[in-house]
Amino acid sequence: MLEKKKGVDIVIEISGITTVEAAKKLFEERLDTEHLSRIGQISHSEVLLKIANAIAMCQPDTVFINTGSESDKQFIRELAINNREEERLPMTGHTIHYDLKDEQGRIIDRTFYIANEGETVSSLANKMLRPDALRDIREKMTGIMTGKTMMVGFYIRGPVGAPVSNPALEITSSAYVSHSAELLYRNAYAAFDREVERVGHFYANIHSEGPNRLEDLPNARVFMDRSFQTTYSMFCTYAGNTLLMKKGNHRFSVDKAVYENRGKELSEHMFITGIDGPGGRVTWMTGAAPSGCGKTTTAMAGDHFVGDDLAQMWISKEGSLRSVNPECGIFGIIQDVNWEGDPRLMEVLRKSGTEVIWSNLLIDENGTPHWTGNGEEPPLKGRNFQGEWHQGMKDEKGNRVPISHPNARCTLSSKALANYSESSEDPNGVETRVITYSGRDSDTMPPIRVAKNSDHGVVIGACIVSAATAAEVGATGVKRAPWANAPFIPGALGDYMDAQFKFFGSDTFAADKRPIMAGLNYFLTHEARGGAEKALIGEKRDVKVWLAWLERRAHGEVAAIETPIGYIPRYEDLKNLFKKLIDKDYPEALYDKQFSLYVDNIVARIDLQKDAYQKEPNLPAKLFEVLKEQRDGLMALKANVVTPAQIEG
Ligand code: SPV
Ligand code: MN
Repeated sequence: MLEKKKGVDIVIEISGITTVEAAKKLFEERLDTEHLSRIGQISHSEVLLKIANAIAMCQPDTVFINTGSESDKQFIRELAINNREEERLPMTGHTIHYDLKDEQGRIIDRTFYIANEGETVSSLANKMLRPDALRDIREKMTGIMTGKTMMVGFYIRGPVGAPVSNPALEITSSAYVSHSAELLYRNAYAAFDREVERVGHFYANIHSEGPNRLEDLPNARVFMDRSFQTTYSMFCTYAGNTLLMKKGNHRFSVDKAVYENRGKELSEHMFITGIDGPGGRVTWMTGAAPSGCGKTTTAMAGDHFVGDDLAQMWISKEGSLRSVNPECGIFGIIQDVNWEGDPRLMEVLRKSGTEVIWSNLLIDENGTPHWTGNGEEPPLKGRNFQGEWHQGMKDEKGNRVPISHPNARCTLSSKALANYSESSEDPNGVETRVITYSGRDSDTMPPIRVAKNSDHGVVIGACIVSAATAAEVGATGVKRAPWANAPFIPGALGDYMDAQFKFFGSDTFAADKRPIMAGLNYFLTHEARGGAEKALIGEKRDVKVWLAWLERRAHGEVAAIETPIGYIPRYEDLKNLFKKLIDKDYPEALYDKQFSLYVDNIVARIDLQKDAYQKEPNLPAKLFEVLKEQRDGLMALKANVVTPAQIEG
């Protein structure tokens, strides 16, 4: 169990401001007239206390209360340039930001949940007991903003008025973090008090980059206080470690779904996108995939873009599944984004006028950004995530330095996208009919399979895998990535899994509104299907066809072949969709390659999952029942490779 408001609220313990009067007194001492009047618009006492204590702890020279107005946004943009956190590029609205070269991804080793005595924390994560975290934060954050401006932003994660939206404060001395927050989240300064009253809580995030030096990185920390829904981040700049409204607060929302609203709400690492179906209908889908497995590409392949990273879901009174995006922008991986696979994104990135913060890629002498896999001619030299770069350059270990960091990103508002959907702002969310789960699976699962029922669907999510990194090669070369959400599940995995079964199995769904749940896999290789090459069998543009088939299936308009691991498409239906949607010939031999069941591989995969999950305490028995049912069904096929035609009989 998770107990909220248990123990001391660390920032309050450090600064000792416990009354609204004392908070107001501090504001009068520290804020100029303009900003004093701005904070005067906020009346919620806990919000005021959090801000006052953060000021007292961090001791900034100046406090900037960000109302989200155009002139405030401009102030933040300019501060980022003046602080040298960003540099302007020739393309209007574009800037480049570099994180310190050893901090261009999430620093998992220095990330901790603050826990109370006896609290269970995910077996994948680090925890620190409250008194130790208090000591560490006091030591590292006291006075950390001396000489700096503290920006205080008031946001809402989700549309104002949505039942699952969560108000959040972002308090930072980094203008880059604040600038990113303005692009990625809805500024809700005017509605903040009301929204905090409505939902009964708010998240808070306190960050400072400090002196922003390589030598401070060992001291960098990311803390998440689950009891007080407050994050602390210091001596780092990468947005995944500092803009904790993103994954820090996502974790609090996972807690909320699992421990407060079990069976009624979910907080997922999923895109949200709408597909145009026959007769002018739009069918909404959400899908999970681990970082770097095509989540943004899939979201962009939809006709109506809502989000590419996070989804908050609930079941409406009418019995439909609703989804909203807590964000309103993209912090997308840029590697392999190119004209062929991501034309809509390229359109925005290569055209002047859109506000874009690039990070950790190469800028050539003309000020043009370049990255690995962009399909364009690479420059001979420039400046990149490690400093000056030239073609053929090697690092200390003798490895070639790529143009861009594999986690280099672009930050932009969703509104800039040609397929941006106005439904993104609907407080009722979008009615979601399809849920997908995918990962980098080079040799086992077919491109699509639809779960027989919600329990099987939950198990598809539980069994996501992604290719192992060089350092993590296991027996089968894959890494398990439950729901692609495991890094963000603060509590026990068994509790989260139980919440999944309860939500998708809920009897509050109307019979005709229950979503279909599907496994998606874009990463099958020729090698795994009898060919010689490691190249992928599919192309990025095929995504449109897979999504369209799921769209038809959700409305019961295409039949399917029942297999032990779910329903797979029939050849004729796919052939027609390939022709109609992307004008591509789809030979039956290719279909057989993609959709034949490679029974030995699948059984090995099931066993891998079973063995790993057996080590996890208190898992719902349903997981093992579903895996056994699938395994028995596969064994009954009595062959290693079974074509769809053979299964149909
Ligand atoms: C991811 O890695 O899944 C991201 C970026 O979306 S981060 O903010 O680092 O989580
Ligand atoms: Mn993500």
